[in-house]
Amino acid sequence: NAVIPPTHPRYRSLLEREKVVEGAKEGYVALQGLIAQGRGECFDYLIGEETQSFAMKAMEAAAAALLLAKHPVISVNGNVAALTPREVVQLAEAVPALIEVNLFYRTREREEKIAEILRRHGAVKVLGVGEDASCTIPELFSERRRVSCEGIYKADVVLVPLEDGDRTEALRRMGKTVIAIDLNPLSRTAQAASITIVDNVTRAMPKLVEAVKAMKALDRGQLAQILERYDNKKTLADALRHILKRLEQLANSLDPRNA
Ligand code: PTJ
Repeated sequence: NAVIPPTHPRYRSLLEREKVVEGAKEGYVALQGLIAQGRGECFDYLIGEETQSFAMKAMEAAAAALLLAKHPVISVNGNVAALTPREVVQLAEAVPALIEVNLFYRTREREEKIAEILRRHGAVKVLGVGEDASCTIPELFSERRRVSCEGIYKADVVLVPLEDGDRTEALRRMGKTVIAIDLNPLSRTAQAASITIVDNVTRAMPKLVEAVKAMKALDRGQLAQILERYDNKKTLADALRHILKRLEQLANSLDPRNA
């Protein structure tokens, strides 16, 4: 176990990396999840490791969609269980929404370990474990096609932090509203989701919990208006422009020819 001093300039990022590594050692984070985390870190550098306004806007729309939903479900994989188990449970309580374990690299052992982590953080009911995942998402060939009939299969709104593109597209084809949290605005998930929060799950999840709590005071008409005005293509364009502008500024500040 690496000891990271809190004074380290990259303390937060290193701590998160350790959590994912620990999860892999304990056998519930997929090895591919380590690669995913590294890819996320790279995009977090590019956006500036802070929640940006395009993510806040997407979060507001996401909170509205969750509060308006008839049957909202939060999908949890290995990385999410390692990084934000407490916030998953808090969000499920605040909405309220169901929690379902749904893995790309599915094994019974990982499902059970993840469900146990969520229960340890206060989850009363966790769907998607073992025989509970007996419904199938059409046209999907990964193990992620197996879902709970009471959960994702029936859901009208699904929150999928760190998702793969194929399933996002398949869920959209089933007519569901898909909310993704993905640091990469170019990923197929980010492009295919109804609402994409381009931010680190560790920053986005607590903010989403707060947004849901604050927006509970709004009536359905106001929530519907927020959702209607939201445009995901604009969010993705804003995220890319933010990276472009930031890199331009950084390059200019480094360039001796500008001195
Ligand atoms: O636990 P499993 O079996 O369901 O597997 C989970 C992973 C993440 C391994 C699986 O879904 C996968 O392979 O995902 P991808 O296709 O690598 O996509 C992960 C996406 O999440 C990438 O676009 C990353 O940029 C992004 N990402 C990684 N870490 C974070 C992140 N986005 C937000 N916050 C992060 N901490």
